[in-house]
Amino acid sequence: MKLLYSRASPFARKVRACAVALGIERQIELVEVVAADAPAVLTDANPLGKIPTLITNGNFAIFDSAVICEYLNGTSDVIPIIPPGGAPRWLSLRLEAMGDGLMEAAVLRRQLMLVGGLDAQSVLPELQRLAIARTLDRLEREKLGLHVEIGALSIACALGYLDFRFADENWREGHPRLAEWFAAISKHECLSSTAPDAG
Ligand SMILES: N[C@@H](CCC(=O)N[C@@H](CS)C(=O)NCC(=O)O)C(=O)O
Repeated sequence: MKLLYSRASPFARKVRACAVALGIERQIELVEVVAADAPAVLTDANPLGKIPTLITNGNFAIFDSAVICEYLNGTSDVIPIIPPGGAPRWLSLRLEAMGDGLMEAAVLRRQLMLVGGLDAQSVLPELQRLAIARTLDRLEREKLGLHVEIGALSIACALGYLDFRFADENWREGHPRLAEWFAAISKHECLSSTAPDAG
């Protein structure tokens, strides 16, 4: 399998962390691409031109990150990272959606702030900032576990992205429980080995 990715993408990190947690990272060749350049290898596989995109051994392209994680989960024999059913499944998938939403808001906010001529205080980046703030407040009250499952991985990758791109805003302030949880979950190898600044 090939994973089209970038080291900075939190969505791609979520997929890489899942692969490590599932013990299948060696079956995946990492192919670094710059999505903004829209290389043919990416757009031929995924017309949306987004990373991560997985190309299976049967040359079938899979996206987006949630679908890739579901696919990888089904290819491994170890303990699943997506609960198969019942309340644990919906709790896990809801957390994943919160983590993915945090990433989407943070990635969009950064893009808007980088675009020349767009006032960083204008409505759209401010809406993303507020969505991030509300979600952090909600996660502070959420009961988060320390075992590796898709919800925890998504939240951890989103918080790692905030550290990576918005370090000066210190999301930990006002969120001590979440900060403590993040420090503990980040010790899992699947997260430590995939951090944006990991060697
Ligand atoms: N919903 C997608 C989001 C992926 C995404 O937005 N990736 C960004 C990089 S972090 C990207 O490829 N941006 C390039 C673009 O939008 O053209 C997923 O979960 O995979």
